[in-house]
Amino acid sequence: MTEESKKGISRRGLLGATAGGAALIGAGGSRLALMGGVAATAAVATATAAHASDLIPGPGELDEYYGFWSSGQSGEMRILGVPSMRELMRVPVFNRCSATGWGQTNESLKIMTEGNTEKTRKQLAADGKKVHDQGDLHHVHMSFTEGKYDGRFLFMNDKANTRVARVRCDVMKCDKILEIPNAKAIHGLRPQKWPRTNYVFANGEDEAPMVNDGKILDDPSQYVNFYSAINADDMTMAWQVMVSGNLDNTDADYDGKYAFSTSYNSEMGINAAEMMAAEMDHVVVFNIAEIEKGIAAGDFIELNGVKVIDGRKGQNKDYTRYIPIPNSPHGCNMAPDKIHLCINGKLSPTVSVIDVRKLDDVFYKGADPRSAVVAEPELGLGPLHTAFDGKGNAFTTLFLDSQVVMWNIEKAVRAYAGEAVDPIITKADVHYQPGHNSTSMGETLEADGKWYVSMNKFSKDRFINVGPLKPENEQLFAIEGDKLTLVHDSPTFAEPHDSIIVHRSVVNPLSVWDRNDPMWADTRAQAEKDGVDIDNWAEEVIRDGNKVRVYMSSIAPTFSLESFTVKEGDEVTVIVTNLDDIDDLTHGFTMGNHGVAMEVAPQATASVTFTAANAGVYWYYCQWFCHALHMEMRGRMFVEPKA
Ligand code: CUK
Ligand code: CUA
Repeated sequence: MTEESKKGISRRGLLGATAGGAALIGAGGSRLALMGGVAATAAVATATAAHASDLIPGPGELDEYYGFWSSGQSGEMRILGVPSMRELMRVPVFNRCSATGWGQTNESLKIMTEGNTEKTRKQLAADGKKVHDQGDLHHVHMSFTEGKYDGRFLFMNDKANTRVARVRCDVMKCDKILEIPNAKAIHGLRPQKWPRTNYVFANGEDEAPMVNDGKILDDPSQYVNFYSAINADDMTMAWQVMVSGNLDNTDADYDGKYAFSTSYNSEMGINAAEMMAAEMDHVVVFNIAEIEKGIAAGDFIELNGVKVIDGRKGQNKDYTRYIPIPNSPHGCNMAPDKIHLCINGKLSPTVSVIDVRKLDDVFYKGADPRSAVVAEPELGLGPLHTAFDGKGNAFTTLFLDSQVVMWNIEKAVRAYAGEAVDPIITKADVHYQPGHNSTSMGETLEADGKWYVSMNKFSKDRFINVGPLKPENEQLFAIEGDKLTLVHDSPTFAEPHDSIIVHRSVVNPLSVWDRNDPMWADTRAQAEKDGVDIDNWAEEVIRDGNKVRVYMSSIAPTFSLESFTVKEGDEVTVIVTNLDDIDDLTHGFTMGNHGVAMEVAPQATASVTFTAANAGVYWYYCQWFCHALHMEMRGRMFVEPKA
């Protein structure tokens, strides 16, 4: 054992049971202790510096994979290079971004608000806000064609404000955000895998009255929850299913027949004790063809414009089945063998393995729902999520044990059938309290079993201290046969919630925008009305009552307008087109003392609107370093006093 790994273990010993563990145990502590047993001895492999540097690209060398990361409460998507774990880009989605102007430019405001419900419009108006520029982005997943990533879109959820967003992979910008009606707190999210991503499935985590208008309040017996299918191509609502219990994580099969959702609160309890009361919760199985048939046959109610099917327990219809699973299951992961669905126990030390081939009998032959469970290996404490290597092995995070356990699915099935065989291959320590994990291409038919990422909720002593708020920690392991070798730690700001690792051959973004991109279609239409050609050098100032539209172009290192004049109180819209047609030549537009800034990438148009409330001289400048004369790329706005 190396000196480094000895140190690691002694620190773990000192830390003992952690804050996170204590919090999760809560009222269920005694049960957990009973269930727990002792974690198997860890087989820890720590890379020598030399081995790690063999595996990880050096300066100037390119990564083999894109990592698409959710950022949790930061509300953005991040792009990392894997295996270097270098952070390459931040893509604002639900959040306000100071650098790019996301949440402020007219183009982004349209995307962020057009999918709002009436209630949110009222809420924003009451708060005097333009937009909810905060989000809790847990899960990022790519669109599929026939079980493989197709490089078109990335989809992601906002638990805080019940939204689903889409990012275009050609430009790596968000182009659609849809607030999901009826549901509360969109949490689990997965695209349909087969035949292609026609639907994005999204879970409502929090239950509420079906018609949530204040007539029913503290009467949980009347609360319901919703499973949503979104049309992926146009980001509109397809249908919803009303379910019993709340919903946590979701996944879909590789046949296009079923989608699944874990529920940790089958009790429909309100506090932690009530929610953990039952020994068994469930996974809900959604029968996609039956739901589509039911919708076509008119067996739905329409609620806030959405067709809602009743799939609650006891409906005796073929829309849903409820499979009992030990207490409070969490992660829901379909294996690339197309057969096994892994349901992670969280408060149970087990992963329940469902053979999806047995679900037809559960739906159509009255088979006991539990008959679809073909394995339930006891893996360790706090199993949350499972990833796959495409070779029949699974990797499950153990939150309470601060470990990953590598195990073999087929052996687990044999052990469940009574054979004396141990499915556990190895365990490795992680630092500390892992939530999600991911493997290279692991949620697709092209799972290649090369890399394993552990996204850890706590970093504790792993980095020099930065104050009471610590970074979280993500760790990269090389998978070599049945050995996991830690090769990299990366501290991350809130938070490395979830990720997917996508081979770079799948993703081919542009380096320069297409001038006809729909992103600024509204702005283009307005320019045409104003008689301004934004595809060529423009320097027009159009007055329209107290509205002023200022059109300018940029070519490094100048704006086409060195100055423009407006009147105190005018509503000013500045429209900038970057005519530079060169890779990596982004300009910006910042209006001093107006809280206004935006990014204008090569060949893009962007616009921002503000009020010139105070007479005087104001400088604007390019805030994106573009040229040796970048500092000189500036001009003046003259605001004339009101007569
Ligand atoms: S949930 Cu967080 S650790 Cu939101 Cu994906 Cu499991
Ligand atoms: Cu243009 Cu800096």
